[in-house]
Amino acid sequence: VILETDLHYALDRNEFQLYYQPQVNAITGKVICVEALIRWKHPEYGMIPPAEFIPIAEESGFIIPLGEWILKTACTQIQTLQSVVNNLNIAVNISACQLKTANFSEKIMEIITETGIAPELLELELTETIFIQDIESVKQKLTALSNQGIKISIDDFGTGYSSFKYLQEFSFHNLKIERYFISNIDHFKNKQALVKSIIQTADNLKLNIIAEGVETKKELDWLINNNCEIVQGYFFSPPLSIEELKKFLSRNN
Ligand code: G
Ligand code: G
Ligand code: MN
Ligand code: NA
Repeated sequence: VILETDLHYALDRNEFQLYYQPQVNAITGKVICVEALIRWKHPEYGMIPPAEFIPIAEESGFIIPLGEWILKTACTQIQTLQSVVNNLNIAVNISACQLKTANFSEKIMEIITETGIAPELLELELTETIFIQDIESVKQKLTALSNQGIKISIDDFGTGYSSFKYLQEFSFHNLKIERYFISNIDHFKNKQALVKSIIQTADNLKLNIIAEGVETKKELDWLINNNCEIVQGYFFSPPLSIEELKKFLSRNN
């Protein structure tokens, strides 16, 4: 079992690393953004996937210092890539409990100032669980961040508490369609109908659409034919270490 103290030690010993998965313009193939995904390289047990320790970090409150480390590291590393791809955006996953902290927006602005990143390059990926919190305070924080130029993405759209009410109330920038809906979409009429209406809705609300989990050429072709602009998934690249990402970008952009 993983304990909170193990996570403390791991952070102190520098055992966490960020991997980055490209988000690609479906038509041009250019990488426009990378999503930071945390990895724990344990000296004895090897790679521990985030699904095993993020929930523990969230329950124990350790996600607060860990989340700060993630944001600082991501903002610092994306700067080193600007010479390879100009205006490359960075997307960072944010847990609902991070968003809940009173000084969340101030903390983000502090990290932006400290790392010197342009706020327009930062995208925050939030899942629909943010909607079960105090809506007014969430709205205030997201509005404050949007006003500074930071972009807000709704992650895993279609699986959670998502409601069209929140799409109307909040000013999101990107809507990420959960990979379940994309998987073998070329085979399934029901998925096609759903994804078409999600894309249409995003269009009407002037949101960018990002399809997650694109694994095949057939899925990509379907998405292109149905006006999905941005795609992410193993078909293009798995999450990469910063060194691998640099090579990937030099080859592809
Ligand atoms: O590649 P993957 O196994 O990386 O990630 C699995 C899940 O772990 C993601 O869906 C996401 O919910 C969570 N996750 C990965 N990286 C981060 C991170 O940096 N912060 C938070 N809060 N969650 C993350
Ligand atoms: O933040 P989010 O919940 O979207 O996390 C993305 C997760 O999806 C990570 O675990 C990442 O490794 C995984 N992932 C990214 N691309 C693909 C893909 O094409 N197929 C599958 N099965 N998983 C993917
Ligand atoms: Mn995500
Ligand atoms: Na997702």
